[in-house]
Amino acid sequence: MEIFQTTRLRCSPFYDATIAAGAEVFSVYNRMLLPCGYGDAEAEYWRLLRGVSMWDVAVQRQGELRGADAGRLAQILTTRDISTTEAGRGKYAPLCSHNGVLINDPVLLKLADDRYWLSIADSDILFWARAVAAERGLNARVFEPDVSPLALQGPKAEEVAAAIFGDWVRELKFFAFRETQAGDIPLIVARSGWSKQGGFELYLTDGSRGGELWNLVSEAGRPWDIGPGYPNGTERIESGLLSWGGDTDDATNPYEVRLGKYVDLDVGDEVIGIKALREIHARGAARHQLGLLLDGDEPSPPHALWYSVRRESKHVGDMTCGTWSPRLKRNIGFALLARDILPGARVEVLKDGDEIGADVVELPFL
Ligand code: THG
Repeated sequence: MEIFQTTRLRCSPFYDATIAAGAEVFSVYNRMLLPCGYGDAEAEYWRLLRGVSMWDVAVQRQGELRGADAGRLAQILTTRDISTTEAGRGKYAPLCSHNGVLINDPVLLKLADDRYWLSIADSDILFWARAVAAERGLNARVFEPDVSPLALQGPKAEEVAAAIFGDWVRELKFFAFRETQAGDIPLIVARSGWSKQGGFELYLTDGSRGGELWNLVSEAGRPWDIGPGYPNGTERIESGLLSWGGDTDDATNPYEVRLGKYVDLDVGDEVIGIKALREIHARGAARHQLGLLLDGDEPSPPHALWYSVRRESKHVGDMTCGTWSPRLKRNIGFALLARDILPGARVEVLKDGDEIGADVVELPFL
């Protein structure tokens, strides 16, 4: 299998650098190629846990909201109360449809009162935000700026970031960010990233300088043996991080996938989906997300399908992702289960014709 590259499949500014670094497996996300393998998945996992890894996550596209009503538009789009969010801070900010279905789970960055970025997961939010702005008569432009994140993740990420930017980055709080430069390459540095190992994201704001930034970070990280990586499916499952579109379907609401704490029920009625979510909250969601610890101690390959979860031969939900956990030495994954299936339950996972026993557990695993 080979991917036919066309002008519709946009390239990351770091693309050439990732190829030079040995990228050989790619996924597609927001109509861009996402590097997902450099030849040794296990070494990359341990590098993320023990050292520092750099990821081309330019696929985390930014939707910019700009204008006098940008803040109002941001609040209409997200179920989280952002009225006290200050410039220079980010927030995990679920977006829902009118019936309360989770349609994206971006990080919202407030750059100024009239300027926000939605750093989106893999769904087309520009169309949505533009339509909402127009239908509500708001003074806000919605567009995709020239911004491409490069993530530094792992316990040594702070050392590398401090070597590049100075010690002030050590004081950055989670999701806080600041506009700065690496040499003369313009970017925004934030403490954030899709792992629980700590780290930073460098939002490059000049796409012509991707190769230079990649090389500068590689050089600066050499003392800590930095290496190329990617949003790590194994670590994120162990840590309980959601993959929108992977762990969600076209009916999933935030309560089903542990995002209820990002729904502020007393935001105004103008917020899209909030009325539906108040009702769902009152009657209780149909499903909930829990972990599965599968029987057996042989690593099974990661899966690209949802597997039916059964109890006493009855379908009770789906296993939405899975991985071999090197730390737990078990195959683990998330499941969206009927709400009467609780931690401690025994279930079976129907996987390629085989029924595999599993224990239902709370998330996160680690
Ligand atoms: N960084 C940036 N953009 C992104 C992602 C990212 N866009 C796509 C995708 N990831 C969006 N999804 C998430 C999911 C989880 C988190 C961030 C983005 C995350 N969660 C923390 C947690 O769950 O522990 C913190 C949440 C909180 O504030 O409580 O970081 O990674 N730029």
